[in-house]
Amino acid sequence: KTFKTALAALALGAAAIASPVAAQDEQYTIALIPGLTTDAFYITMRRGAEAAAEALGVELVFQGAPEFNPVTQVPVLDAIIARQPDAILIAPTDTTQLIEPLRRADEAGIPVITVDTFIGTGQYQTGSGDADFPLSYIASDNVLGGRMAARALAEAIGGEGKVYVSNVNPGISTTDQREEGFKLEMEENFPNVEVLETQFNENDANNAASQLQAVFARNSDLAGVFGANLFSALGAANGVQQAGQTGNIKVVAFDAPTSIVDNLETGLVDVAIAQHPAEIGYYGVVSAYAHLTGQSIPTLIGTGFTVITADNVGDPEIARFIYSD
Ligand code: T6T
Repeated sequence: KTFKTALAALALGAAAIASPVAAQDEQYTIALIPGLTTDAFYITMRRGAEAAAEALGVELVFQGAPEFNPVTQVPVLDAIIARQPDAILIAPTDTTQLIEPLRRADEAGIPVITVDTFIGTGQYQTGSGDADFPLSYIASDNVLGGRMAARALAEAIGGEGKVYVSNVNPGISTTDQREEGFKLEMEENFPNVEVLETQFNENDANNAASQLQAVFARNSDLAGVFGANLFSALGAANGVQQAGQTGNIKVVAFDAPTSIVDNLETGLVDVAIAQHPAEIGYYGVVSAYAHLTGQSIPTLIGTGFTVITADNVGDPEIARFIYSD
């Protein structure tokens, strides 16, 4: 009997010791909801997220809408909340329209981290405002990126002339901030550059191409365009080509899919500012995992840029930042 009791006590002790190990062995499921699924930027983010998930033994669920739009993103988010993952990583497609839908996740006890874009002001865990509940924001510094684009475009046009921003829609944190940084830099440091009215293309490269031609029709001295994201830049570049203005109207592109990078060598695009989406995805998963296993995490993680030009694109250290298709 004593022996049996001792065995039971041992078993209990073993169970007590084993349980924290069991907790660590728990398989977490982390959902990644991109801005849209068919965008090389988010495809590359997924690659980074998968690398981290594999390293940590986490299951990654990647689910998104085919368009960059809150109307199509919110039902995907609701479906993910219903599956009750251990954490949600999301690139919210609107700073205000995603607040309430994401609060539903928070209230269901699912930790939320935003990647690439933010809700509210992007300042989280401050105890103020209605959108500070996400744990962390992991992204490029988009105001800085806009300033970098302005410097590159000003240099390409010799410091003077008319330019404009080809942008997606107002209300998207990333592209709003790029436009803001671009205009600030031009105002502060390039007084001879005239920034014309922004053209919003709804993330449609065909719209961006037609708009380029319309702006050029009104301004035959148009010197350059800043494409504030992948589709804006691709469309603007196509518009320049269709107008027969390759090399005359300078193009600075935000984002670096192969379709843009291939045009550095043809001279259609002058500079591509690559974000580091794989890094965003990787640190998104690592941060969620750290939180789930009891670590505190930074409320903001900034990732970098790589400026790609015809001169450096042959360098493998640079070319590794070209997005995956
Ligand atoms: O520029 C990226 C991303 O940072 C932005 O929020 C939305 O557009 C892209 O996905 C490129 O298409």
